[in-house]
Amino acid sequence: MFENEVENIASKNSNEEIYFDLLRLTKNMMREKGKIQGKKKLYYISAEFLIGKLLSNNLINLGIYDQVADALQRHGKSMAEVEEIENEPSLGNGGLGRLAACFLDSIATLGLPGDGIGLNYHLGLFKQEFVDNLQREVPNPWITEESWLRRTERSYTVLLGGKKVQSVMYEIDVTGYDNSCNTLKLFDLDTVDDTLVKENTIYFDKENITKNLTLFLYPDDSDYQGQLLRIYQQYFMVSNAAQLIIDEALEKGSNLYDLPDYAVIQINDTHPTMVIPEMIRQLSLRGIEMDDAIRIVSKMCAYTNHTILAEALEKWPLWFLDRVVPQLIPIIKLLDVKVREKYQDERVYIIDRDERVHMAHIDIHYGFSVNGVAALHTKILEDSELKPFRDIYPDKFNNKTNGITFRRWLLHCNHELSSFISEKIGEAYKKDATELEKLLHTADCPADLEKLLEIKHEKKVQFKEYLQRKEKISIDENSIFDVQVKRLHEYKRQQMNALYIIYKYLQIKEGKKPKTPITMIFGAKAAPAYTIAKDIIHLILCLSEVIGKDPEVSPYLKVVMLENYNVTYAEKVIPAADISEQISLASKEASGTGNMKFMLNGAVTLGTEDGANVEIHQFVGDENIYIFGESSGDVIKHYANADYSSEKYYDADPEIAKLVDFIISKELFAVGDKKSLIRLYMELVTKDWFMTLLDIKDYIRVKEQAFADYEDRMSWARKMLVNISKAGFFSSDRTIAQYNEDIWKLHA
Ligand code: 26Q
Repeated sequence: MFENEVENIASKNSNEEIYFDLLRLTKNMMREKGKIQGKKKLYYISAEFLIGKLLSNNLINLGIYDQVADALQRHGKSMAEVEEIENEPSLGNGGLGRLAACFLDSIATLGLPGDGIGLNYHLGLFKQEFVDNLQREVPNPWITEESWLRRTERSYTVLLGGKKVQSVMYEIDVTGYDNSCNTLKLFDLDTVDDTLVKENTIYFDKENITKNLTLFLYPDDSDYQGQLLRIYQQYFMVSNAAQLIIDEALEKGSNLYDLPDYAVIQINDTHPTMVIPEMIRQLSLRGIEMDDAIRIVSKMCAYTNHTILAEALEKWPLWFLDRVVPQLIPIIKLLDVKVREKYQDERVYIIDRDERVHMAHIDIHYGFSVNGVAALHTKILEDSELKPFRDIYPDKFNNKTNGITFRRWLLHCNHELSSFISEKIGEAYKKDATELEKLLHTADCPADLEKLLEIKHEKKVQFKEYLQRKEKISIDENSIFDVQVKRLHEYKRQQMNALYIIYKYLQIKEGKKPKTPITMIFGAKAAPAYTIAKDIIHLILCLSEVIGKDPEVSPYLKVVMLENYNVTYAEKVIPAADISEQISLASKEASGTGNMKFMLNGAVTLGTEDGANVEIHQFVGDENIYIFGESSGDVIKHYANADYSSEKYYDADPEIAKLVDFIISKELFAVGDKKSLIRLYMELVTKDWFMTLLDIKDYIRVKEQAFADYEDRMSWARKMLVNISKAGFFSSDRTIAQYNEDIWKLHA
């Protein structure tokens, strides 16, 4: 009996025993659910799946969370403590990886046959530690003897640097909400040697690919040897994928010419692009003519673009690819020749005049769909970045605005809010997120608005306690929680938020105290080789120390930088946030997905008209969002005319100069690294590539307005309510339904 089993588990002594018993129980139940079936299957290939901890999520999707939590409570145990036993797999950098995880949840929830294909990184992304106000990177092992991973018998031969290696496939079951299962398939090599990593660092011998292939996930930059290894990883992933896809189709009766009736591949950014030439190669090995193979593969592949930052678009030197994947070079050259035969415009060539291979160009020519991840982003791709392609293939382009799974980002991380919603409008919103709109009619009264404020307060108290336990930092639950959590990048402009902190600090020093104290919360990892990003982290940590030690200021302003921000941290801090910082330079953030998580949890956005913020703005209206800064159109013009000069802003406005100068003040030098602070100062004054000084004044003005409006609690609560009610569009169930309708065409 299931009830007895749960009782029995809950009566165990240690949280560890309980966790591993629940892991086994859950895995068995998922096996019993069975697989989602269908002739045609989606393969979502991605170098990253930032899945987060799985226990609670799986219990929710199996419909047994409440029962288990109740049983634990009756035995004096808590789900929260049991959850702490689970390691978080850090198989992603940020947005792109987390999106892939949300998508797997929604694909299974909608009952669509679709598997994820990726790599089983042993140490994932680095773990972040702070030492002397600086980021340090250490390995983050997550795989335990028993885990969600299941080793399978499936294995393929892959050519790596002229040597044949044998892969191993691991699986993690992905259960839909109230539905059957799909699978996340992670490939690995048995020869990989974790001991290659030097004691508590992320340094290792990058030469020996068979020993280091899947040790780490690459942060979004790297040195030369690191880049070679990255290509080996990508090739290993897609060669396994291509062989698996062919085998599964053959098992279902395909003659390979009809492969597109059995499989559709979604290419998550350009990282899996080599699946196109590799699939063509695998088909030719099975006796299919080259032209036929190209035609078949072109009907199977669809590409998602996640960035317009030129430096993030993968372009690999041909000689580089030749070292790693010589077997693909003739095919890539042939694909390029065919493009050149048809089009004279060199902007659309695959191999450019400097002999660099443009991975996105392979996807666009030899895939049937190209999509951006928010309306504005897709428009910018169509009108500028990818315009020459759009002119050739107008029908391939489409938009799929990102979404998030409401199971993890509402039901799991905010039980209090989801219970309130269920009380007001019933449970239907759990399957149809647009139902949330009903809250506007049923919960728009003073008592309900009070209740929303109470829930927010409760989540703030919970977060305060978590922070106290985890990092020994204390914050004031009655202060305003202003939160910016995301990867550290100059275009995301954490440095602008830091300048605001300086502004507020100096104001308080002048005696202008905020009515309600403010807690500024940051969380961000910087790529290890991204110097300026690390300088920005350093600045924030130094500001935190200076302000924390200043008795005049600390009662009114507190700066917290969360150590090792990850999915688990996000689940704690987002429900506690009052203000959601989405302040990227307009046109640079493809979509953002954190913005949606905050909105769903009743935080109000302070942001630029960028990415999905534009759509959030349209849904909630001017009254319920704080928008500032130059438009994406104007920003794009600044780049085109090269007419932005931060020095001019600095010289022309003493108020701006005062803020920037504080970076090299004696106060900061006293606690920080002079070299780092000066470097950041110089960067802002002489380069400021992402136009911090362009928007800083407007940012301060609008942020002050938001803090002033916070004082009217009822009117603020109404903004929260509108944000929650309008969040339905941003469910990844909607996103996935659109992918399926327009691109995949699978049958549920
Ligand atoms: C590339 C080459 C070598 C090594 C690493 C990489 C690399 C790794 C990760 C390049 C890019 C990434 C990650 C990109 C990313 O997370 N993009 C975000 O995708 C989200 C989901 O669509 C969007 O919401 C964000 O706006 C976008 O920044």
